[in-house]
Amino acid sequence: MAFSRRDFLKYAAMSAGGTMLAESSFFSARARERKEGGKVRYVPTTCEMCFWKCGVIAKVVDGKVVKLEGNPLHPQSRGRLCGRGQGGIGLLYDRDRLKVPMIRTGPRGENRYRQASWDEALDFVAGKLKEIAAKHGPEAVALFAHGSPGTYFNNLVRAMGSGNVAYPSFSQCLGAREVAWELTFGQGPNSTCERVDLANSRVIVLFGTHLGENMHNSQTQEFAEAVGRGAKIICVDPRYSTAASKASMWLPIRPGTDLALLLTWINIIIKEGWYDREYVEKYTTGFEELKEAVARYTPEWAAQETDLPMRDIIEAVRELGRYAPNVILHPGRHFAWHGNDVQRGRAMAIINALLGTWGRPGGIWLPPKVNLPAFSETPEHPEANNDPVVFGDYPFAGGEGLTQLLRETTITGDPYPIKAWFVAGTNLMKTLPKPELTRKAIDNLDLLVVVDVMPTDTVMLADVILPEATYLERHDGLFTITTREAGVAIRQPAIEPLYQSRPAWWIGSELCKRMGLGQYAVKDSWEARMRRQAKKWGIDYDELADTGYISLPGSATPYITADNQPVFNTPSKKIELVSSELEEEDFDPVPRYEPVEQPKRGEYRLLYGRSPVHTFTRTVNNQWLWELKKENEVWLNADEARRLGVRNGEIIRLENQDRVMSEPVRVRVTERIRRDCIFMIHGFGQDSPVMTRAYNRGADDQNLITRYKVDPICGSTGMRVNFVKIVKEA
Ligand SMILES: Nc1nc2c(c(=O)[nH]1)N[C@H]1C(S)=C(S)[C@@H](COP(=O)(O)OP(=O)(O)OC[C@H]3O[C@@H](n4cnc5c(=O)[nH]c(N)nc54)[C@H](O)[C@@H]3O)O[C@H]1N2
Ligand SMILES: Nc1nc2c(c(=O)[nH]1)N[C@H]1C(S)=C(S)[C@@H](COP(=O)(O)OP(=O)(O)OC[C@H]3O[C@@H](n4cnc5c(=O)[nH]c(N)nc54)[C@H](O)[C@@H]3O)O[C@H]1N2
Ligand code: SF4
Ligand SMILES: [Mo]
Repeated sequence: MAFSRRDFLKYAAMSAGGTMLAESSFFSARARERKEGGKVRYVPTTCEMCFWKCGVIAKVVDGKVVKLEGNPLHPQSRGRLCGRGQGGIGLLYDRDRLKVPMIRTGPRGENRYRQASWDEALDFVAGKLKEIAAKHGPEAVALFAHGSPGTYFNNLVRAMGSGNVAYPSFSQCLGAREVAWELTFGQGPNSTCERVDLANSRVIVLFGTHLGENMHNSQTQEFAEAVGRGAKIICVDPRYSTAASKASMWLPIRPGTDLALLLTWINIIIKEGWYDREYVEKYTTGFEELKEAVARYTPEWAAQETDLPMRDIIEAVRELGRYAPNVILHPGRHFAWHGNDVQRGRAMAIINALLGTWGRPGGIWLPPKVNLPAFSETPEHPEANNDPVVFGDYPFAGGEGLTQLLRETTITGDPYPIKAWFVAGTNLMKTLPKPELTRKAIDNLDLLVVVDVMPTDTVMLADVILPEATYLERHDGLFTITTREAGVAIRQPAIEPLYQSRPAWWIGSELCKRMGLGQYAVKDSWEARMRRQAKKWGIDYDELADTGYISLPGSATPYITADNQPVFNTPSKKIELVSSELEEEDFDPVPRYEPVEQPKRGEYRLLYGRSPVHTFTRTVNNQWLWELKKENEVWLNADEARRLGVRNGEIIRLENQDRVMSEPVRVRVTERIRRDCIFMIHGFGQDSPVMTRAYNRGADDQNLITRYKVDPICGSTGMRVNFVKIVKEA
């Protein structure tokens, strides 16, 4: 998709256009219903079209959801929704939705299923789980999850005595970033919503992070505002992204060499004195050692390594220095790039530290103070029966677990067999690198249960398919929201579940009961539980149900002041420019540059990213969003296209280093990408024929990601290490 300035404005407008609910920032569903004569219902709830958790207001007429709008009270939406958020109706009424529980009748992958009642399906699953746990131990039951449905199956699997739970949001997404910032600042930059004060930044530096295509609502709004008021944008990306088109400086870096640029910037910041002396003195440790370690990274060297003009390398960092501390080097989000990702994250964190951005306007705001008492109605989970395999030998693998290790153990049976998978809210066949291994692991299972809303590729391999109600049909939460302030949000149904779909809390709870784990089941209903939780938190549930969001007064403490000092939870209680924890584990305590493999002539590095109107594979069949973008294309540099004799719009295939071929896909010839890489949007190329709109549209990048490089520090899987050739269709 082409991104001119007009397009960007169109997308920015799309997130704003006609969706402003009220001029004022007040909202009450009841008041609005009364005002409109009582024929229309308004239900404030929480979006799940991606993980930004925006506040949504569903307009319901005659029992049908007719419109979704952004909640003006909710800081994540600020009265607006992105295109995907508005498109939630397309999911609710998708003709291809999962409607009834199903049990597989034919060989795996042949799409033959029969309908089952909930009782039958749940009894079947519980019976199988008991059998597997009795034979192999409870740790043979594992969970892969993403988003809110995982909560309820995490409870079930842990109650059984298994610790084998993994989320792709760590090893395929932001794990390396979180670890890098924890090592440096003792805390990540937040996972639901990065604590970046874009609204007040004078210079914003983006490494990859393609804001505007990466469409996280409030963050994109703030970015658009920053562009509007003339903040300087420096965009480091081998591709002229939407963000790059707004930038005062585009640095088309050679992919994989970001650390060379970052270390050189650290050197320049120190040598030319751009760092915040007082801040560094007061809050950091290791400055002298850092200074010495980066002295060898010169601009001349970096220019060679990164393929960027030396002048630009120097000018960009001086720009940062000039406006520091009211600047931000954005921490990024999808971080699993080349397998050396924690160290790239460390260098980014160090630059923020030197410039003193943590706790400063326009930098990283300090987390709000949340004082909500813990709430639980079930006993603590037992110790895992056997050590979980999801942390491997990676000293900094996060608590979310490493998906690829669960898969590996399922294939090898080492150190013990894994025989049942629950999959909830993740499309593993498209989400994990090296999909042939995912398939191989699945073929080793005695039971695959998938809880989903659409018949995706992974769903169509399941033994039992359990149809979840969409986010517009269920209770979930309460959610604690931490932006500049803290608040509480709610998910509640706009309408009753359609067909025989059921909320995940109910499915998980029914399985607990059938497994003899009734003490872990929900006592009555999730809504009743939410009411009890609100009471314990001192929040008026009815008010929350009416407004969708209640802020916690006095929680916001965004900037450092004399009596608001930052807390760094590192071993030294300071910002660690030199990481003592890495040193202890024999990793480089200061990031050190090591080149990554580059493509040979005639090969291109495979890069991937987001479309502003889709979320991975979860929206590609959505009528509303499908109409905006039906397939992806391969971005190919114009000079390369000429050299190869490939025309714009021509259908080609990609063949990777392991001779795996892509589906046929259209080429987009463009000046807006370097010659040594190609780019495509992730999420297309569905193999499931029952996703009738998305089936066979565009190409699947995952299919070509037949190798990945694991970060030795945290175990995340760098996926931008594959090279492809263009193959012309006969
Ligand atoms: N519309 C939409 N928005 C989303 C999502 C979605 O599915 N749809 N998903 C959300 C999620 S979960 C995540 S994690 C984020 C991900 O979004 P980001 O964190 O912004 O993702 P990146 O992987 O950094 O961004 C891809 C960009 O990196 C560039 N790039 C590739 N290789 C390199 C390199 O070696 N160096 C540099 N400097 N740049 C490189 C690509 O050209 C591309 O522009 O998006 C979130 N927002
Ligand atoms: N090649 C490649 N791989 C990637 C990425 C990439 O850019 N390229 N991005 C990585 C990143 S950053 C991330 S975060 C992950 C994302 O990985 P996933 O979260 O697995 O992404 P999706 O493909 O959107 O799959 C979501 C699944 O949840 C289902 N779903 C949607 N809503 C609900 C619901 O309410 N209940 C239930 N039970 N199911 C629901 C959808 O139908 C779909 O099957 O992928 C990672 N993997
Ligand atoms: S950013 Fe868009 S899709 Fe994501 S939660 Fe917000 S409105 Fe929904
Ligand atoms: Mo992600």
